[in-house]
Amino acid sequence: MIDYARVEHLVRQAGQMILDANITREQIHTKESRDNFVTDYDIRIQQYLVDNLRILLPEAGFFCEETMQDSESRDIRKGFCFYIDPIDGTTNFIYGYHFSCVSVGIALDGRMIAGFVYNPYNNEMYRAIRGQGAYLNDRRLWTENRTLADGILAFGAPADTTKGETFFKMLYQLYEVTQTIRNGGSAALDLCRVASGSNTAFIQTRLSPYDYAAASVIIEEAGGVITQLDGSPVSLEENCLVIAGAPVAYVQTRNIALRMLDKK
Ligand code: 2AM
Ligand code: CA
Repeated sequence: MIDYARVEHLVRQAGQMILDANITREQIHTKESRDNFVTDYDIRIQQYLVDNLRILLPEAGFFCEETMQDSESRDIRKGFCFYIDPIDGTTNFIYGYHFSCVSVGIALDGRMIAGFVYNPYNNEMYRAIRGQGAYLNDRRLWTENRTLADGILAFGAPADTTKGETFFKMLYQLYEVTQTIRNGGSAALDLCRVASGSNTAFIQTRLSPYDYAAASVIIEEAGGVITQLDGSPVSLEENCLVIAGAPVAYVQTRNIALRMLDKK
């Protein structure tokens, strides 16, 4: 039995580290693309989570955003695995947008069983344990089954600018049929806002498992849907395109994405 209260406490502590951060230029480093940053805080917070979660569940594997010094090559499809994004929305963090979160998901034998996504700036803790419902702080979440015309569609822009034209042509089609669009800059929080109903749907063409693992179980426990473009479950092993939504809005979004992106 996992001590979920302890996991939640650690995620809150990690969130406090985001609030306490005092970021300087020297602490910001770019990764492979112009919009992909890592700061010393990402690394520090991830290390804090790994060290403490390892004490809690020594047999668990880890799938983390930042490279781990002592990373192990373990089959993540077997046993417990933590999916950790220490700061999702790093660009927001750097520019003071106050829309970033700590995301920790737990999988067992290749299936997500729990997720915690915490935005420390407004003290919003999204959490779900498989079979026990999804919550935003103390409020039980249930995704109202709205259409795209009845709400906000959130998206994440491709990091690779060469993919931008195709993506934004697709987005234009979505924009025409939805009330309005938003790019939050934190996939995990935009996905949790699908669970809470603030977003009716979400799409991003290339995300990594640590971006969406925790949020995926929160969405499903709230009655929403999250898949890849072909309708299969989101991958817990490699990058994939992610579509999520209230059931009807999800189908509408996927149909437009299939029409505009699937060149097969
Ligand atoms: P990050 O802030 O942890 O880097 C922004 O559109 C969203 O996409 C954020 O959740 C961001 O996570 C994620 N993101 C940005 N670049 C990415 C990349 N190259 N691979 C996977 N996810 C990325
Ligand atoms: Ca991320």
